[in-house]
Amino acid sequence: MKAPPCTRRQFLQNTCLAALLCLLPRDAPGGSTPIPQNQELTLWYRQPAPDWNSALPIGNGRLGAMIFGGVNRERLQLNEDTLWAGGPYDPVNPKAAAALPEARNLVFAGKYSDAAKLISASIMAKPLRQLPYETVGDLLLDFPDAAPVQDYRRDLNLDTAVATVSYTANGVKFTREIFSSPVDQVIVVRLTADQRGKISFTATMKTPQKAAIETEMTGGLKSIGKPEPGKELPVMLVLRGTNGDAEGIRGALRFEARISINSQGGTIRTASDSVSVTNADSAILLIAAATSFKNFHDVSGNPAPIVARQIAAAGKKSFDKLLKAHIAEHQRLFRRVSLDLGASPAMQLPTDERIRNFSQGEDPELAALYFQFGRYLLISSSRPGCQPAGLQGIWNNSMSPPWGGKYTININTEMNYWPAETCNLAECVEPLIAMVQDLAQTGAHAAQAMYGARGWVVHHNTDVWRAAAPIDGPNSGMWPTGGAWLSTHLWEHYQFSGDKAFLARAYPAMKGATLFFLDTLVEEPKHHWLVTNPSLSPEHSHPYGTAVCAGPTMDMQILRDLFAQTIQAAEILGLDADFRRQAAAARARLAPNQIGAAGQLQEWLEDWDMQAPDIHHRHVSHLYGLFPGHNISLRGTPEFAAAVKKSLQIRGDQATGWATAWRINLWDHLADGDHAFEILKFLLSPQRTYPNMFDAHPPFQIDGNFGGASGIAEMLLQSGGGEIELLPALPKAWPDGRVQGLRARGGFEVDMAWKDGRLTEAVIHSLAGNPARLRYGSATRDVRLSKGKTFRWDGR
Ligand code: FUC
Repeated sequence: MKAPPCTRRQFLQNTCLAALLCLLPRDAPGGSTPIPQNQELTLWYRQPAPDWNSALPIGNGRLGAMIFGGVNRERLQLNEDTLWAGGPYDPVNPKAAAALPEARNLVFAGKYSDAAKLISASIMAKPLRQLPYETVGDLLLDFPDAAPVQDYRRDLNLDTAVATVSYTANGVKFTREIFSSPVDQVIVVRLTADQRGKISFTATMKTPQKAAIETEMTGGLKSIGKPEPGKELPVMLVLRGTNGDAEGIRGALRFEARISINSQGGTIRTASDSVSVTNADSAILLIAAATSFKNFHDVSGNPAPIVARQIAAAGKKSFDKLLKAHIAEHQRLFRRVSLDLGASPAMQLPTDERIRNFSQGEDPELAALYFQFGRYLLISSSRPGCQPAGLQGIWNNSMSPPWGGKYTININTEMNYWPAETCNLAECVEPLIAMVQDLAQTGAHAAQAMYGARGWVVHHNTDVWRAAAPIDGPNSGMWPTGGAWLSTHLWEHYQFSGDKAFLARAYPAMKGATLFFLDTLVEEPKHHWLVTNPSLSPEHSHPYGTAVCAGPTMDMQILRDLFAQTIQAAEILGLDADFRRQAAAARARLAPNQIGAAGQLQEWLEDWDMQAPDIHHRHVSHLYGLFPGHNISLRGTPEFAAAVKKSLQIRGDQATGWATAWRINLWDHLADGDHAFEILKFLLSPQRTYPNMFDAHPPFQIDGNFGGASGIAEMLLQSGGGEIELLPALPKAWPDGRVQGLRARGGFEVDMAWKDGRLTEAVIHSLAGNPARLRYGSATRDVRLSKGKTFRWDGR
């Protein structure tokens, strides 16, 4: 067989992977536009998805689908990122302010369970739970019985963001190509065959929502492709509904999903709620969906004209044009980073088999695929103007997903954005930044009404309505530091870009987050340190029957970061000298990091760690200071870094998906890439990775995917405090490799190549003109690059 031309990008030339790729057989999908196949960037399977966690995700940041690829029935489970239950609501408990002083006293008196009871009775939000993210429903395409089928293949190309299903039945090769376009705001489905007149199917919809499904025949649209005269009837399948009620809050959203169905050749018939296409040469479906959500306090939008406009505009374009624009926009972000960890024969196997084998065999390329899948998921679930990625990104098939599919901000939402800046997807952070701006408003009400404080506060969760009050119960909800943690992402965004105009826009939210704590920190009786009270170390019960306590280590670490960042931002912007002094004075009085009797970093003010009922708890909140925080580092505070290591050893390596991913990032920052790699093997095993590569908490939670991608990036590059460290935690398992396009704080883009475990070349591009110290092992090099300039270094 003649080898197909190798189109791999230049950076891979001369590597073993590139050589192998050129020899790999590739299936050319049917249809007029063969989509380029990038085997090393493709998830693929030999069978349809038996369940949701095997289906393949596509998304344009807002509009998502899970594709099952059934031969007789295709199922596209659809999501739109503003379709949540309920409507705007105020969850603040009016009794909270009066109860807070007593709760504080009980905590300082060591009566933790009594404090928890009081918090439960008087401080928790009403309703006690926030509102869930909901599915739109399914588009179902039923095909005539095709058995027996040969050469079945289902794939997702991360480089093009196109999912393809292909198979041969009765000598006819059928192909489905599906993508969610960020340019045209529709999902496009094309059905083709390599013989004429072979496309027949019936399209219906199904939804658990209160909704009506009907068909419409619409004139006046131009057809797509080259239809036969008189056969170009654009027919619509329309789902109109209202969102669910939940927790006593009535559904206030209207939504509409509109699907146009157009065929080339054949006939189209409509029934009341289904559309049938018979004996067509090909067919194209365009799917649009929108809700009346305008923002967290305004649901007065009208989805009908929005989806009608989107369908009409996309319907005027050819499939090729839609596809080209989609791929170009996706690749603008996706292709900024490439990663080659070396190839092995395993990469010729389907993805589900590779996941089964990863921990036993040699398949470095699967780690690179997992890394790029994380980047793909962020691009697909968090584009500017959209909602941030929730616990499941934008993909959810239920009316009541696990934990509401919400924004859990005591780790999960933050973890979603760990790879964003380092992996060159800064734009994808914009939805998170916009959410922080919203929360600064709802959180100001919570701060005032609950604590009588200035600034703003959010506890451990929020939803699309930006609810800010403590929920679920005292052991998880009574944590006032969620907004503070989120605010550190504003500073990180500035750190990576050096964009002062952005910093000026972000500063009021950072200042508000700080002000809340200036007003609410209290002096603890023993050492007179300033602490949060009541608070908790996320979801981890101490030995006294509850998690509720004062001054957990994580709070102090987050506030040390937040205060330092806010002070620095104010200095850069030349603002608020008095406030800066107050923040600095309070920061100096925060309870310090402490090392306990077991040599561990103490999780609480007291040395309770070894008596806690679950010493292997999934959360490692007190280790925030090492990663993602900036309190502790291997070289800056070696004694605390050693204590972090001890804490990690006590906690153990295996936990839920996201908690496993956090441990990888922490070992990276202890410069132990081999230990991190051992944990990555567990994360990338069927216990923590579903066949579609979604992370298994279990159940599916996307944070583990993002934390895992970050864990791989942090093996290769770390930055902070003016230093950029090259290959700080390279595992022995990846002796040779290349990475291109990672980002470092201070405004740098970094490419690296290594051989036999040693850096051979690093190329540093300056984006902001800042000075930097490069580090490789014990070698350092100070560089002063003007903006746009490049420096090459071999680490010697
Ligand atoms: C936190 C975690 C759980 C889960 C939930 C969504 O409560 O402790 O493990 O990830 O968020």
